[in-house]
Amino acid sequence: MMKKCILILNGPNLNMLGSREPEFYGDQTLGDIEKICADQASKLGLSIDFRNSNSEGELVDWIQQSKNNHVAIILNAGAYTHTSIAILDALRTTNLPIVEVHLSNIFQREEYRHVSFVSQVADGVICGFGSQGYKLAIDATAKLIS
Ligand code: CA2
Repeated sequence: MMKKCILILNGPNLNMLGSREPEFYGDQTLGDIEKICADQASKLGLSIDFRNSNSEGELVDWIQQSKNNHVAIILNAGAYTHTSIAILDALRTTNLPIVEVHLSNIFQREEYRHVSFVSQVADGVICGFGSQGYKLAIDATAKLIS
């Protein structure tokens, strides 16, 4: 039987992880985080489809397509979290569970990062735990789909 697959989406600039700003985002690369997610999902009998895009439209396309192929969405929309009504609208089109993740604690940072459009439709939000937050998000997602 095919394992249930979680779509894990990463927004703009997250491809730069590990190269700059370790005080906010840690020193792991996005590839390292993908491995953390794959290992944790596998422990729970799940699989992952891990993607990254700097393009808002591509993220919207992937969210629209998710309801046919995935059982849940884990989303770190990067800076689009704070600006994108397009991503919010796309998330509203899916009935899948949604877990929002941020590496940094966005509430300890600039005021413009305190607002999240994604949170309006997320089942829950994990922020401030660095790459560990993705592992926590997989655990939370497994609970949501069980
Ligand atoms: O804390 C998070 O995960 C964020 O979603 C990261 C976004 C930021 O705009 C959000 O407010 C919070 C930024 C990701 C940028 O990542 C970089 C990593 C290394 C070097 C430069 C940027």
